[in-house]
Amino acid sequence: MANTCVVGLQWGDEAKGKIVDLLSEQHDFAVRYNGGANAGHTVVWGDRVFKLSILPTGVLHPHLTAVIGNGLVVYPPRFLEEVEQLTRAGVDVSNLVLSEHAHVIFPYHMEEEKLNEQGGKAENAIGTTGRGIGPCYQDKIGRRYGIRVADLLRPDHLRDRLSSIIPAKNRHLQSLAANSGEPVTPLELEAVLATYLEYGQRLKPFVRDTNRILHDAVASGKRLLFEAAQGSLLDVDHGTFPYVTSSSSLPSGIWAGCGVSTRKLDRIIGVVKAYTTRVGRGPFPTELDDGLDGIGERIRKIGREYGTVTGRPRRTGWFDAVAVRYTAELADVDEITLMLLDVLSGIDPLKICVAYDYHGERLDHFPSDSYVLAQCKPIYEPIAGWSEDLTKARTWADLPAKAQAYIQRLSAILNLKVSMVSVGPDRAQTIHCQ
Ligand code: 2SA
Ligand code: MG
Repeated sequence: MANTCVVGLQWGDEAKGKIVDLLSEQHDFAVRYNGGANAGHTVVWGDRVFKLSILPTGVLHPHLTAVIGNGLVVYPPRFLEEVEQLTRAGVDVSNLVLSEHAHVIFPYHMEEEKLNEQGGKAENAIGTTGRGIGPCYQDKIGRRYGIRVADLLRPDHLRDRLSSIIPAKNRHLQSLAANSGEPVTPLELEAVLATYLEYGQRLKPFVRDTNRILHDAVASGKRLLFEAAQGSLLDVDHGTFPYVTSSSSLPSGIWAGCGVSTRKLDRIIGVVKAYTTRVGRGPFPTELDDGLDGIGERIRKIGREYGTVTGRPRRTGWFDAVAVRYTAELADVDEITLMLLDVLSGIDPLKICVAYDYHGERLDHFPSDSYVLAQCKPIYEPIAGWSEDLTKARTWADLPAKAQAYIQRLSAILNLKVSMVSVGPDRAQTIHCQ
């Protein structure tokens, strides 16, 4: 199999990083096409743990060219920090390239998000990661204020652009601040300009025409691995709008987000957890909001369900097959990998959501409209749980019969093959299914 996409089919944090890491041997390029430093990808190699936000997970493998595509929004200090962290850890980053057309996050983006969200307390808060993602994409789509990486390498041009942008942003922030009653310090053109010109110089060694690089790679038969960030239910078009991120996290984002045609994909792997989590606001029908002694809290503790970027506790719940059927179809996946199965040990019975009850009407299809979804009640199919610890299982035969039955049932409901099962964060804790 040549070109592969690894995509999350829930609300993010499906442990895509582990699958990408496992597949790295079979590829030559690792490509990110959406999002920014709102992503949190964790890779565990024995006692070494790497947490990446903006860089592709594949950057850990020197044989891969790691690409940050034009579809990303990049906060330069965060990019440089991650590069430095890896360099300190002895990871060679000379294989990393950054698209000249990726958009740049400025302090006013983060300030705007802060004022809008008020720590997630604003009435219309989305529960964002606070990384300036939404406001930066807004400027890209609006076209008036967006600044791309290449602009940081052109001092006169950048001065020109910022001369009109900074006063406009200051006025905008003042008006938001007046509404929220919070003070804001106006940004100064010269200071922002100097800082970002310096970032430009530090980014320069990585900046490339990544479209060209990827087209040449495809033409010469190189194998590309696309790493989606966030999950399909957070996709700006097909997710649970407005409780979504501002990019296309589905594989459909690849074409726009790095210039490679999705016709070039050979394999699309949908990654799911054995249960569901969500961080941030928005409807979540199978949520287990059952208190500190409840199953929801147990899953959170055992699964270490806290945001990689923000440390926020993730909301937890049963596996929602209605939602995954929807995203699996949109993502056009060939197979799924089932992650964090070990976390469910000791919970009996387990439940799988197979349909929704919407005011007495049975829905078998996922209503991505948040207003409708918020009024859906899950219809569950109970299934026997198991008590054995799974973390030492390495083959299908090592799994207890009830764990095998759970996997088989999910596979049947979704009508998809489960190609891998993960029973722990380490590479070795992976079962390849026939
Ligand atoms: P944003 O910041 O504008 O993208 O937030 C919009 C919504 O998207 C959600 N979102 C995420 N959900 C799960 N995981 C994400 N990455 C981090 C992680 C999150 C963290 O890996 O744990 O550390 O909190 C991620 N990024 C964005 C977000 O919660 C909003 O619902
Ligand atoms: Mg994550």
